[in-house]
Amino acid sequence: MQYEDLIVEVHGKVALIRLNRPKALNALNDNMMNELGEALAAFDKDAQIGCIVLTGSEKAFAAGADIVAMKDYTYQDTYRDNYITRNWEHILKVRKPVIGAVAGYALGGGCELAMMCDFLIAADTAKFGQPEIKIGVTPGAGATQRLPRTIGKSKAMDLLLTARTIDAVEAERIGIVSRVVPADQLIAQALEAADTIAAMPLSVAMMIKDAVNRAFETTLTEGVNYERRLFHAAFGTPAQREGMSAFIEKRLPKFEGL
Ligand code: CO8
Repeated sequence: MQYEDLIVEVHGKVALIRLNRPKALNALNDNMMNELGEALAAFDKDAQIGCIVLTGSEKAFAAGADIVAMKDYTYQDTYRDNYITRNWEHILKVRKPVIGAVAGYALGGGCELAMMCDFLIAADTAKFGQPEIKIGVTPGAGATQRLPRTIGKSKAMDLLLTARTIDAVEAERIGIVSRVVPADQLIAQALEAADTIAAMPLSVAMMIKDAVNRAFETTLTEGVNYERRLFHAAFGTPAQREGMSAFIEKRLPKFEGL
């Protein structure tokens, strides 16, 4: 599939989606977000794919929503026609694991899009921040909600109100990022992590993703009950038969197609 603002590759069972508007540091515009939604949905449906990696360029994951496109929007445009916001959350509908691989700037909507991935691997060049206040708007794709849940209220308020940019080391220390790797190894390491996941039984990976996301939407007791239901359901999958048999027979499990 060809896209105007994305480059899409398949590496074995892993799909790699690159945001690609280099002249604008991957500023996220309507077309790119439409294309991203289409690409994600297509890979989510594709039985050959077990994990998706979303990345940008060496210089920018994405420097935010496209300020040039937004500058003249009115309240009417944004509210009535749902401009900007209408195609941003397709990524949350993806049931397969999505790894964000971030190098360079992940600012504003770029940081918010990264935080919608299941986990983030950052190059040591990555920079995260929510500078919206400096251009006279609030965040609009979840930063005021996801940041406090991820890094706590004090850190979230600091980043959102001062608009300061943090580096990859600080982002890892406060839990935005799962791992930091040298910039020249970012894609290789993200693909390696994705390969590892894609070699697991997909149905179980999807259950785990579902259960972890439930943690943000419900009480601890309800969340643990939900996990218990999925744990019981796992005993109805061929993956459980194969995984446990392989362990007892001292061989590697064959999870292909499971
Ligand atoms: N939008 C449009 N164009 C951009 C953006 C952007 N966000 N960021 C960079 N560009 C363009 C620049 O205009 C420039 O274009 P040109 O060469 O034609 O002048 C080109 O990219 C290169 O940028 P710079 O020359 O500025 O590069 P520097 O290396 O000097 O600086 C920075 C890099 C620090 C990243 C700087 O470009 C910058 O501050 N960018 C804006 C960052 C920002 O404010 N982001 C937040 C935007 S608002 C937002 O994201 C709200 C999201 C709401 C989502 C709601 C959906 C549900």
